[in-house]
Amino acid sequence: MYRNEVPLYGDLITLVTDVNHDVLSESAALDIDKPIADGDLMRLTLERHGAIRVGTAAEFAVLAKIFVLLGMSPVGFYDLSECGLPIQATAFRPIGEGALQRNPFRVFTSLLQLDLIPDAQSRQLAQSILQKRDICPDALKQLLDRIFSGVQEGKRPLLSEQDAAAFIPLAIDVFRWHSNTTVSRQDYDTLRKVHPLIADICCFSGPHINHLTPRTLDIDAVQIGMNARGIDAKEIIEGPPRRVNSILLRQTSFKALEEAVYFLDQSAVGGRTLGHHTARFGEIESRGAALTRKGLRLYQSIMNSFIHSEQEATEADSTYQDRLEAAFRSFPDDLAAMREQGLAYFTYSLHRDDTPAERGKGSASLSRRSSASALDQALAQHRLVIRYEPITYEDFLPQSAAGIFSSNLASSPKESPASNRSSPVAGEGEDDKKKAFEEQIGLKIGDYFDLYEEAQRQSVEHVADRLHLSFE
Ligand code: OOG
Ligand code: NI
Repeated sequence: MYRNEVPLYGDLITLVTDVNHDVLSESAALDIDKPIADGDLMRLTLERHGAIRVGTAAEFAVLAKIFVLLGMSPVGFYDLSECGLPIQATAFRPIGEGALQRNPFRVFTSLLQLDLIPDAQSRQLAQSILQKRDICPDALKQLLDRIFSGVQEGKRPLLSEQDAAAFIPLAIDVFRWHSNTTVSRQDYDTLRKVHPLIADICCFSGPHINHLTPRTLDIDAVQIGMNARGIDAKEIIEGPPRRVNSILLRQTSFKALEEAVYFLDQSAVGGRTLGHHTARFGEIESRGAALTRKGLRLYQSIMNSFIHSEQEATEADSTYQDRLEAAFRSFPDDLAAMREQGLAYFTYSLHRDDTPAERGKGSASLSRRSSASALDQALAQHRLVIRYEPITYEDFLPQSAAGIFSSNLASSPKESPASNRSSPVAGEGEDDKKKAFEEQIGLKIGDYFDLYEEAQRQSVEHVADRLHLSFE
């Protein structure tokens, strides 16, 4: 549906597929390891995230049911108000290794915070427009009510084949684009002046998908490729710099398209008049290792001082990415160091010692000269090694999200990598805000650190179990 709605998104998918293919065939030709684990490779071609923006808690509740039915749960609290946007968000995504491997689709879901609209008149206008709309057709509401009735909170009901067949087209429709606004040009302009996001959230009859994002193995190549193909790309790639061992999330996008919309206008023939709206865009991401709390603190402190230094005069002769790379020299780009210093999460697995250690993966040193611990000895004796691989970051970065938002809202100031976006990570009062948001949406939000930690723990346990078996 989105590809039909925004044909440029189709071009982006082609570009990303080409780049991923090049990266993989190059590593095969050079006989080096793929830059992605085999399990992850299978999911790569279908991997996407998308984003929607919602007006009220009641609307959010309906969408939450749809996502829960599809096996997704809210994970991570993103307080975009810290970045000057009138919204807070979470992402619905699958949890657990098996589900992520089958399809890691995530939806970044933002909720408008009316109390962050400073002027009372616009706030009331937004509120009254939202009160009048219903994003969910009755047939879908009834279906959801029936399916969820009697289901314990937080549990996922099972769908019969017949209900599933009815559910899918009804649910898809909720996310469709509507070029007819629900308001007059005047009301649209009023809200847009307060913030273009508010106009986008309030003035249409549904929470249209505003972007879909494929995952690439080489985001720098896609950035160059977009420009080469005449796609209007965002100036900078958000997030950490290019590294041998990627961390977190790097993102770029093509800028939002100007689209024809039709405002209510009683004086016009047919009751509508032509206008324009810019909101929908295409985005590309590349994902690296999930960082621990300690790792994220280090990331954030480097990023904050980098942003600070970018506000002062920058040398004209070096590019943004070069300066960013230089700033990140104090973040070890070495899996062994990242593991020893507890900066990233890893999964562990047991292997025969006779396969050559794979590039890009660490292996615990188990040579005979190494420490004479019983474990090391036993491993050496059985010619076994324990390997570790970084766990992929499945979540989002609020600071980057703010960068994506601002380069896609037409009236925002021109994009500047040095914009003073402060860090919302571990901000003051973050826990209280998260609780208030959970109450607003009536759902508990999962903590992604806990999820990564659990995945790491399970892999350790698995190795321990197998070692126990092999040494018996
Ligand atoms: C969502 C922006 C956040 C990302 O990738 O960080 C996002 C939006 O524009 O509604 O999708
Ligand atoms: Ni996105």
